[in-house]
Amino acid sequence: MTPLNTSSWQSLARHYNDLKSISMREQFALDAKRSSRLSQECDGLLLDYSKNRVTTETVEKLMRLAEEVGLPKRIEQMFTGDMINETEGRAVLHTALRNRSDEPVLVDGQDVMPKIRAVLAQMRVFCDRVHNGEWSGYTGKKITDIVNIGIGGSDLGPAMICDALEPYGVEGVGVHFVSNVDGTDLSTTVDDLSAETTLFVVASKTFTTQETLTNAESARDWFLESASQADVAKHFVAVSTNAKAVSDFGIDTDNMFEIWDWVGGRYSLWSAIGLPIALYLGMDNFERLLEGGYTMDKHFREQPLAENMPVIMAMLGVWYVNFFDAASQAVVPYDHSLGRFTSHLQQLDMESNGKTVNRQGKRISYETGPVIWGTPGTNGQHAYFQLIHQGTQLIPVDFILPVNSHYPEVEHQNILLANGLAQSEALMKGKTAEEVRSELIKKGYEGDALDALLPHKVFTGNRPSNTLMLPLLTPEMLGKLTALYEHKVFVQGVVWNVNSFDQWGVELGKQLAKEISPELEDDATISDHDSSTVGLIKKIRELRT
Ligand code: G6Q
Repeated sequence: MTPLNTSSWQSLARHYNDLKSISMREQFALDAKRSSRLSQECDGLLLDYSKNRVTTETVEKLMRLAEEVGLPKRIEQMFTGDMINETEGRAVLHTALRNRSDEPVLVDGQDVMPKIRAVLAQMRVFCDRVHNGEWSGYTGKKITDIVNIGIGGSDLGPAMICDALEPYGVEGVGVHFVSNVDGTDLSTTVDDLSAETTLFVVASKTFTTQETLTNAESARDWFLESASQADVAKHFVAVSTNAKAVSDFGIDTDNMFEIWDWVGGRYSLWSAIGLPIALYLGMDNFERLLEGGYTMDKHFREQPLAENMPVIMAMLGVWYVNFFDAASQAVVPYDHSLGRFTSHLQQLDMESNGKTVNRQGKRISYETGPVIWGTPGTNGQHAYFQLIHQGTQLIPVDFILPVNSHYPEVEHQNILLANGLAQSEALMKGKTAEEVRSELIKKGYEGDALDALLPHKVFTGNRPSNTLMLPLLTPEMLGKLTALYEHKVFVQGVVWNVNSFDQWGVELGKQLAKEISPELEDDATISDHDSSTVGLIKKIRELRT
């Protein structure tokens, strides 16, 4: 079951040897239609992947690999509720959460769509009541601030969406996200809030996560400094699969929004985990986000592989990771409001495909998920882009360019877009020694001074990038963009034959932290750790004031 044994992998390996020294610059010069040939659109979202180290033949071979590893069948298995998360014994149905059709989705013979629609209806009623003041705080004042307490998948996705769609926010409602168990996070958030007008959403699929429960308990303590126990019901609601734990915490299960085990944490923003999004943007905008996700789902399920955006992006990623030894992938949105987009992708991608055993439990002998990183342009250009242009590593970049801004500064927007385009062009073209020489001569350099400076100013170019261009960052567009990356990760997981939906690496940390916590108490027995950990525990006890 290793992709290495497929004939298309072997063929790609041979093709790589022929292609590795081909220059994109030459390819563009030879083919005026390269950009239009190597572009794909999905309902207003354009992917231009022509600035990649590929030819038509490469793309054909990559698609053959996708076929050979059984991608079309795996796509259907995901959409139709097969138990594809084998190690956790679960189906994977974030696509059902945004299914806008009448088509049923069966899990163990049961259609899950009625449950999904019921929770969406519950969210709508709740959001409307909060917005029109019918659901008010304990002194009768309107709720002005939503604080989501959650971590990982119960935080990153909703936080990213709320940041990105701030122009769509409901007037008079602010949203805040507390995730870190570092008390600074909660303290600095509630410092500026009033208990009378704050609503806490405790978001935890399991309702056992130490950080979230600790933050939720401290939030309740903070609330009770001003209010009474009986008021808690108006100010704390929960999103979870675990009704018992919610009730044990003291939240009325009438105020709980259900999710299900087939919603993976990092894919859960489309479920009731999206409640802070709906409270902040209104339920209509939340549903617009779902619509966008659904549009991408249809594209992914129905388009032939070679015209399928998630498949194209995924297979290009495989090309760089497995054949060019690229260890990382930068994602650089030229939109300040997408500041948390790459953090969300880091979890989505690295938690899904950061694996060393395959689905059959055997050790893998090829590279899997790359490191995902990046920050909004143009800031990154003045920091790490140096390494992308002239460093020794090959780092493919995704540029995300919304053409229009919600803010009226047209001049800023033009400069922003020009910078994004300039970067992708420069990465592709580079600058030859001859070009640098004539530039330096024009500036008056000559002789040794010219020769000394010249090599530093040469750019090898031939550095790959994708450009994703969209008219405006609307809820639908962000839904499409987010779902695009989800499916890209899925496709790569299929090629690498890993389970993209478990996260045992995260579980280990959770387990160990619970063991160490009590050992930090002054007189507690320290169990059998390595000498470094024991020494550090002792040092903490010594230094703690
Ligand atoms: C995501 C992971 C993980 C999870 C958090 C929070 O896919 O499973 O990031 O979302 O550990 O878990 P709870 O929602 O159960 O608190």
